[in-house]
Amino acid sequence: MTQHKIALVTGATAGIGKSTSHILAKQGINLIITGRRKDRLVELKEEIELKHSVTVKTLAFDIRDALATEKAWQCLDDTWKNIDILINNAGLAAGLDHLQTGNPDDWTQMIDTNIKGILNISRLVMPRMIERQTGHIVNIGSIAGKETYEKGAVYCATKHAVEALTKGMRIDLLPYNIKVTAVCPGMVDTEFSFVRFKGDEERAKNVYNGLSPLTPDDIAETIWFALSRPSHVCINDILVMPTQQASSMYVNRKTS
Ligand code: NDP
Ligand code: 8X3
Repeated sequence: MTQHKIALVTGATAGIGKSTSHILAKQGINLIITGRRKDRLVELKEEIELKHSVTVKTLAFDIRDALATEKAWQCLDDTWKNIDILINNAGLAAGLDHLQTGNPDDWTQMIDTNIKGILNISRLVMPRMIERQTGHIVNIGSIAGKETYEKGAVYCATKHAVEALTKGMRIDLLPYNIKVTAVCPGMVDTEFSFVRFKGDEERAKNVYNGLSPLTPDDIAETIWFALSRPSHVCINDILVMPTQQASSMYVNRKTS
């Protein structure tokens, strides 16, 4: 009997995390899917288990909360804690403001989710990977982790931090045969802008006006490419952009 691998995907209730969960299940990988919205997790579990011969566990918790994250982790049976693949995807931008007029609550939300969230879950997963001398961690960075754009300083700072954490993990986990990859997208059409603009659908839609953004499946396929390399190959960093986007600030919109 072949043993299924286990992947834990954070932020699986929407966008990139949801697509990644589908693609991993298609490869026969058992899943732990996480996010705050329990109803969406249950729906996704049912959808995946109907389509693929894998088992899916759901863990609903707020990744900003270290205690809640640990409590959720402790609900897993021992064998489920042997995670082969960790996808650190949960994240968000809140607001689009100059620093001088920015909202400190938005800053806290971004810093706690995008930086501390990765730390909160990774510190629980890494010891078992170290013990088993195997594992692959994929951190979802961004073009915003490589450049800074106007009104995006704090979001960009958190994604620059993801870049630093990815490099740090790769160094600290080097003795233990654990791969660490950053997948860094440009514009992807998900709920990202809807969340950034706090439910303003019109404003969110305008972000993608006149261009074909990346889809969540584009990123899920990129993640799978990195995960499916031979054991001696680690893809350190992939920057994926829509063809119509050259950088954070240069976008070739076709409006007629
Ligand atoms: P979505 O808004 O579609 O999905 C974000 C996911 O993160 C949701 O599943 C959400 O779940 C989860 N999440 C957010 N806050 C928390 C929290 N406090 N606790 C637990 N889970 C949380 O956006 P994307 O799919 O686009 O975003 C995924 C990642 O990709 C993020 O890290 C983002 O920064 C990055 N990214 C996105 C780009 C884009 O253009 N879309 C470009 C580059 C990078 P729930 O609300 O249920 O908790
Ligand atoms: C999300 C993409 O362009 O808003 O990381 O920074 S962008």
